[in-house]
Amino acid sequence: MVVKVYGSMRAACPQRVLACLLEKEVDFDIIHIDLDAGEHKRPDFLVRQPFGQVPAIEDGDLKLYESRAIIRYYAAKYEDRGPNLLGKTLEERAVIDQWMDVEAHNFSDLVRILVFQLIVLPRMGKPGDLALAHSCEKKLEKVLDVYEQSLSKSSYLTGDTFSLADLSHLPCVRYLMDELQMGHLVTERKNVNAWWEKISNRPAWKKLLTLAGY
Ligand SMILES: N[C@@H](CCC(=O)N[C@@H](CS)C(=O)NCC(=O)O)C(=O)O
Repeated sequence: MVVKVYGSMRAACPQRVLACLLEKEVDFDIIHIDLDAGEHKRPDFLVRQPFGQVPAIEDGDLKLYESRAIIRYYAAKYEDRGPNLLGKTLEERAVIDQWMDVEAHNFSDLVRILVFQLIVLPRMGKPGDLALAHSCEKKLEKVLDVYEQSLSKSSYLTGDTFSLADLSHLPCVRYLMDELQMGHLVTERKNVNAWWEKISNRPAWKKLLTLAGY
């Protein structure tokens, strides 16, 4: 059964799901949802994702949305295939969950505001709020200082092996580096930079970049 992923290869949240499927070597078809054309707000898509956002998946009878719920599902479904992304003990899983929440709320929420103010609004011919963007960048510096400290103790966020916590960061760190031109936030931090080098060189992520046509 081929998993259907509804979304855009170039949007961060679908990329989170695709990175996980590629790590686990799960076959998928992308059903392109054109965000610029507003396809994610149309009634037929709202049946799949009632909040009008991508991604959503269909896997046999299972229909699911929310990228982090989807990657947890595939990491568990294919626990014994490819890298273990979930953690082996209850404690390891708890720490992975902790960093996935940090990724979602402390890190990616700020990147999302930056993308909206500095990329999306200007693309629509509207001025972004530069003061808001600047304050987000300052907050992000503090957040990444916490990462730097944590990554001085282990090579990945939750220990010495790659997990969902690291994987979940890939799309928004790439946005920061390549789209927002804020790579200095990563490269100026020795441990964060070494972590990014490691996780962004994983074959699954490199395959995704090729599929997305970067
Ligand atoms: N919490 C959701 C967020 C989904 C989300 O924000 N998707 C973005 C693309 S990365 C989107 O659909 N943006 C268009 C919109 O919100 O109207 C998830 O992780 O799946």
